[in-house]
Amino acid sequence: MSTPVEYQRRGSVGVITVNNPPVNALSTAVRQGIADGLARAAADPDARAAVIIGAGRTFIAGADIREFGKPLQPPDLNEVIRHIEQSTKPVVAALHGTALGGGFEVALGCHYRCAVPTAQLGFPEVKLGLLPGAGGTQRLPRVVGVEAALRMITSGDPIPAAQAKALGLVDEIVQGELLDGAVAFAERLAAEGKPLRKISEMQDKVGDVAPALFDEFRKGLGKSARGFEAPQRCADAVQAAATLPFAEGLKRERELFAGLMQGTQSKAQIHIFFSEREVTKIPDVPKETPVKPIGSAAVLGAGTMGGGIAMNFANAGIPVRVLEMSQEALDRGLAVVRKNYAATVEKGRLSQADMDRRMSLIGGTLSYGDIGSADIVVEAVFEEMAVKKQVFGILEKAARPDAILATNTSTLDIDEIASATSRPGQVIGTHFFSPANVMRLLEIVRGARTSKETIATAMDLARKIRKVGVLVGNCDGFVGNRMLHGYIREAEFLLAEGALPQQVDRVIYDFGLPMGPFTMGDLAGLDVGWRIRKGKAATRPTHLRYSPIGDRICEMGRFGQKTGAGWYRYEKGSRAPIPDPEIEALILRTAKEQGIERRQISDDEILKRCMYPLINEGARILEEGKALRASDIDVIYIYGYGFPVYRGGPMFYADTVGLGAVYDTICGFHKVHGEFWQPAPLLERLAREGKRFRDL
Ligand code: T1G
Repeated sequence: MSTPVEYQRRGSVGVITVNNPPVNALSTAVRQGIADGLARAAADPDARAAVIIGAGRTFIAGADIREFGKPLQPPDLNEVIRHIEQSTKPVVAALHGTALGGGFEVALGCHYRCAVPTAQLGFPEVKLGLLPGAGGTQRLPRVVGVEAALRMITSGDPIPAAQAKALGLVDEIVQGELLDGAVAFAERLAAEGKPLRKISEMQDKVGDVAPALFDEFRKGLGKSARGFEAPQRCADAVQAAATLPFAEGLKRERELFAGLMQGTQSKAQIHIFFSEREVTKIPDVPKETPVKPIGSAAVLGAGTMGGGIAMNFANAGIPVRVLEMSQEALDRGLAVVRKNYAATVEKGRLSQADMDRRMSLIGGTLSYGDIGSADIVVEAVFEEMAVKKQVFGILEKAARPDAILATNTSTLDIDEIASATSRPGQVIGTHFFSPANVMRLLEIVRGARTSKETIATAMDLARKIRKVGVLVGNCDGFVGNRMLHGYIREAEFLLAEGALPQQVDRVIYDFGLPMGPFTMGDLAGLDVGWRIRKGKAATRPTHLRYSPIGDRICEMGRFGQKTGAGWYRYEKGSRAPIPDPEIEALILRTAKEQGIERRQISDDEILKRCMYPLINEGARILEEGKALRASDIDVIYIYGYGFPVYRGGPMFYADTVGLGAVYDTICGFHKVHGEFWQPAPLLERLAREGKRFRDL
């Protein structure tokens, strides 16, 4: 096999080229190849300097994550970087694409760095539950100072070359061809006899740093880092750079890195890193399936969902026309869109010019005659089957014959909707999550007759509009909401049995979700679920336990935040949930009425009663083939429901608990609480075989 690193002299410069597609990850062979290339440059009498460059689309984008968890083969990256820094000839890093993680660390081991204007540099390790483990936490602060290093390493976000130059991380921006520029730069360095600048020897920026700065910084990490270990350890590592000599700081960094690598959080976050790429692979829809170009779109309905969906198209530069039934509804809907953009401009996350450009891409109309040119029509009208079928009947004639007809239904049967048209192959579900312009998850629901091209086009569109598109099967609630039924049901049952909304919400919040089921219900609006439950009341099996508490709250006109009261009450203008004695009284009354003896319920039972229905239903969904992989279900819960990424999603979390333990607990609940807790056969099988969901 050709080595992934080549050495070739250009003029008086030894060029070491890393060629390990797709992202030049630092596999064992690459690490060895760089070391060999360095040795050749050192031994090459005609080489007065060396350049390290990446072939293809990027410089080295980091350690090879696929090697994690396996025994580390020599040479150790720290060793390779030490060789670079100890080289007696100047070594220049030539950066393009994304110099990330270990790649950025290799660049910091070099004496100088040059980059094309579009290059980016960053330490994304924290997003994998790790920290830069090859000197990054020790060298970066020595160049940019402790505060900038803390921000860069704990955010994980890359910075553009120009900013890197301003920070002293890049010495020269190369406007032309990178290799030519880098070789010329290296030759100049050699000719001028420039000192070999070793970052590890730079002390002035890490000398006298007030210890309080680190505590302040840790406190400032705030909500976004809640529950994550890695950001805290990153701060510890940078603090070591400011308090220990380089060699000891490196050792401390290694200890902290090893601790994170052995922990569950990094395994969970790496699981999601690969899982969110895996979701794009659909066994029966090969990569080469033709994709229809989506140059224009139409959205039916300018309500909360319709407006948010339209914004997704405009954000991706796709002109979109929103259709409503009345001018008043259309104006109201577009005004909400404008308000949403203005709020983003207000926060400085969008320029006024960009907002204006996006608004100019969003047209409005009252006539179906205006959507005949759209490549895709997304219906986001009232969640009633009759209405949906009527609309699709009209689309049959109004939409272009080859247009894709997508429904944003959150639970209705895609096949029944498709039956209202003569083109079921072009009908697909695109279930956006509210708020549609914010939540990144898009459940793409395939009907029985949805064509492969339609699926491939929808999956490609998800990527274009910056959504994480997950293909799911057609069933009640699809995947995410179907699993959520049991979670909500058990949360309400726990109230009658002895818990209160604030206890359940605290347990779920502490587990890592952004909010518990009752706070979430009040935010989303309780009337939506109430209408669905009323629609199903006639067919609800009477022998199964049912909690009327949620219905009674709605009958009191309490729909949550939008009416100032729901499970909690809210002070005017505030979204802070306040426990309401009226709700506690309602809970007590209902328990009495149902003859339930209330008891003290432990936090542990609450967590299991709420989390395990997700796992059990997820297992059923896998068995039925309504999700392609357990990891797809994890991606749905991370991106659609805010499941903490450091727990990897409900199925990964189940694997970390152990399916045997999960199965035993569910059997226990089954004995006490009956049919709802019937263990899923797949869960039972895996538990008996001592296997995990990820072994499927
Ligand atoms: N290792 C192994 N495979 C990787 C990889 C990596 N670091 N990065 C990407 N891939 C695979 C990815 O799974 C996909 O595979 C293909 O490459 C294209 O990726 C010691 C310990 C670089 C911005 O965290 O952020 O260094 O699906 O679809 O959209 O201190 O990949 O085709 O089979 O994402 O153009 C730090 C992670 C590692 C960077 C390119 N580095 N990668 O995005 O392509 S830890 C990272 C990315 C570390 C050191 C520490 C992105 C990208 P497949 P892609 P893209």
